[in-house]
Amino acid sequence: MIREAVQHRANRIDAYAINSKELQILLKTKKNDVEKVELLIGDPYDWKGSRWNFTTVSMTISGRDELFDYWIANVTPELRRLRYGFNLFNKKESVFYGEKGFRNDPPEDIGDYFCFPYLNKADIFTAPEWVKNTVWYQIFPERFANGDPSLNPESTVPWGSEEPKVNNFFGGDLQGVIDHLDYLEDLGISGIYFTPIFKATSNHKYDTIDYFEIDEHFGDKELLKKLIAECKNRGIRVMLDAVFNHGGFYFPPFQDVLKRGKGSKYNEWFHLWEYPVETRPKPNYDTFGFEYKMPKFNTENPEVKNYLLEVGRYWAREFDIDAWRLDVANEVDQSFWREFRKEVKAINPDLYILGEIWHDAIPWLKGDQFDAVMNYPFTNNVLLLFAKKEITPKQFVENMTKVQHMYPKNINLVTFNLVGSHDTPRILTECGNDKQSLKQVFTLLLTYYGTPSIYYGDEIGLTGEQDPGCRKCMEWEEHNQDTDLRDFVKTLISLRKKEPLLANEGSFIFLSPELSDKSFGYVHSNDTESIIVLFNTSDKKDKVKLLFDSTPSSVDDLLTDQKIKWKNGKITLEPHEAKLIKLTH
Ligand code: ARE
Repeated sequence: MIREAVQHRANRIDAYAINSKELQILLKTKKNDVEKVELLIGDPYDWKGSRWNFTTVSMTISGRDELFDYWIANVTPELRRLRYGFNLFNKKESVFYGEKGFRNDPPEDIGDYFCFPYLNKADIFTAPEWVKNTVWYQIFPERFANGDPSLNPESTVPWGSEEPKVNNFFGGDLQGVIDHLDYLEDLGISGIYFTPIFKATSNHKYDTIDYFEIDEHFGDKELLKKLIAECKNRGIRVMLDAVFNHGGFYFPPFQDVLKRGKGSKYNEWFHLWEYPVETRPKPNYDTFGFEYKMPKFNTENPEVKNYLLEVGRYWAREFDIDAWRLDVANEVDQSFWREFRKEVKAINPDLYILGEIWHDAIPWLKGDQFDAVMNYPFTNNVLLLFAKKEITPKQFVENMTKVQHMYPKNINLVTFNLVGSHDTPRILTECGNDKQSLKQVFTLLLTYYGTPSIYYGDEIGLTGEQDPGCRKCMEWEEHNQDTDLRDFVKTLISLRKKEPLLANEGSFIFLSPELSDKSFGYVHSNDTESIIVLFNTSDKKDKVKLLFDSTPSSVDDLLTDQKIKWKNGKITLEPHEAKLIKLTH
């Protein structure tokens, strides 16, 4: 047994509460090295003489990636406290593994066992339930629709008349969104994520000038109230974009620093290195990236913290928004985010806090900061398989299994899955304009655990390279839209709404990575039903065999809405076909 590969820490990631009674315990071992794992559990105080009283629970494999097997078990300790350890078995040996390492047999000393001291409700990671049933639509307001030309910036060019550039304007605004809510409602989305809408000079508005004003070219507060009310009438949630890592160059306190230097009362609002404060040849202060026009906030400064916390409270309190997306969230200090969560959740306990973090975000997901992060690891693996075709279906399953086990299950159920955003090339462009691959990508996005997000225009086949190319004007002429693709996406959204198993109900597991060299799949299941989602990513027909203990009482192809015959688990997949098969047990 490869003991070096046996990994577990009682650190709220490998052992965590999934509700007020139940703990999930996770153990990693080298792939195919361990055949059986028993979890030894008992109450930390339940002694008979010198012997600690424990029972055993079998652990099951929740997935395997390139290197590891992931073992899980759910336990409900009667008094919500637990000491536990692992008995590992393979053909050659059995060994106990606990907090002090390996032993030949389960030790007498309770100090050798891991400890989950007490399941306090306040420590349970809780994200808003409604997120699990939300399908998001991301809107870059300057490029969605021009509903009020009287608001156009001076340099506005006609809609879609030229390629998007770093600094051109087409006049998109909030009225344009209101005018197209029927389109969004018909598509079936139930949440809109707006990139920034506050007063700023750029077309992307990440260079904020005034956090308490709507940009004049987008509309005003009354119009936002109307938009939010119209969305609520349609059951559509609204998420705004909070840019708290940095301000814009023309943010008045920064202009004051440039003007007054040492005499400014705002010097502690930023990370200034020396005086005079200069932008050329390079800024002598901290910025976002190398952008001298985006001075980084000193969020440890009480004045800055109070100012930005009020921004967070204000739009939640006065406009009843449903969610905040937090820009460059990983570069703001975590003490600020802990206070942010307390403040905004005090106003709306159901407000969804979504951090923009592209890497492993577990430090922000322990329940005291964010509810979720944008799941770019999901995006990257989708691109590697369906667009770049650099990995096999087996490697895809292994990579996605690794991502799945980076976070506890209750975090996964609200993770923000996306296949494109305003910061990435368009998914159709990444897929080489191959609509079949794109349809498989949308099938994955809309049948996977978590909360899916569609970037505006991807559903009608917009293309575009890296920013600014991915920010083309939305195409409203139906003859220029791929309506077949749009209707396919609409069907998938409708299925996700109709089938709770597709929207985070029940259990999720990948079919074995060994299923096929052309196809992969996963299964959502509960006691009475299973939905199997299969993808043949090759140019050739593929036959796979699904292993199910019993013959289902009925089998439905959810995409064709036809009943199909269960041929002892044998399924044929056409080239580049995705199948959704519902088994009723
Ligand atoms: C654009 C161009 C730049 C150019 C600049 C000139 O992209 O190449 O130098 O214009 O003005 C906003 C605008 C961008 C603009 C940028 C800077 O939307 O159009 O740049 O401001 O002016 C990393 C960060 C992540 C960040 C991305 C952009 O981790 O937080 O970089 N995303 C947010 C927003 C952006 C926004 C900003 C931040 C700034 O979503 O839209 O940009 O407020 C890897 C790394 C990631 C990295 C990612 C993308 O995957 O892991 O960390 O994200 O690549 O580069």
